[in-house]
Amino acid sequence: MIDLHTVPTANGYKASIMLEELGLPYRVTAYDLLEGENLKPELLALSRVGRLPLIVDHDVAGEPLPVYGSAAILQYLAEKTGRFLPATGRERAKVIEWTGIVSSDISPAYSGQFVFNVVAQEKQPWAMSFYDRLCSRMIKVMDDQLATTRFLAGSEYSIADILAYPVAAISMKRFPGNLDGHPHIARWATEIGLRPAVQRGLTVPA
Ligand SMILES: N[C@@H](CCC(=O)N[C@@H](CS)C(=O)NCC(=O)O)C(=O)O
Repeated sequence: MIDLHTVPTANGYKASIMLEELGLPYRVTAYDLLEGENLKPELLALSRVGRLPLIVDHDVAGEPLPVYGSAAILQYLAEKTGRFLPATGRERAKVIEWTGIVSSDISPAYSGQFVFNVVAQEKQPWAMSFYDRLCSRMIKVMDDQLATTRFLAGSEYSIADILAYPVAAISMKRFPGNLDGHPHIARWATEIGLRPAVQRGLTVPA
């Protein structure tokens, strides 16, 4: 059994979509970030970062194993099951590369854009413009890639697609003006959005 500690955000959906794709049994605990529930001592005991998503795998030798962070969770589960991450070689390198691009370049650009445009009480034009331009660059990077390959890291659906899909379906649709100017992301998102596991993952937590 796996415990999923999560929130209804793009990062949370990355983990729930992966668990649904794998068909692994899991229990969900939802947290209210506005209430600071992510900083409860029992969660900090599992990961001192105090952020979500986080899983605890009970189906391991020894103590239950906590793993924090969407990219780490997806790589861990991919390696545990042998799915959505090629075992060796060029194909694996490209999936790992795109996992990094989505997690370290694309997702933080959209997080910053959201913070400065939506969350911030005082609007700071320099910061808003910085993140707007960064998002415009990153969405083009992804669209150009998907002009050349069916999925993000090549011809096979992988953890890179699972990490990127919630960003496209939620954040990129919100900014900059939905996916109209990015036909290759739109084509890819339509295909991935039809997967039943993806649709189920987007309903977690209920
Ligand atoms: N790099 C992490 C980021 C996780 C993250 O930013 N989680 C947010 C919710 S989407 C969170 O828990 N925020 C609460 C806080 O920072 O206090 C991932 O990819 O999972």
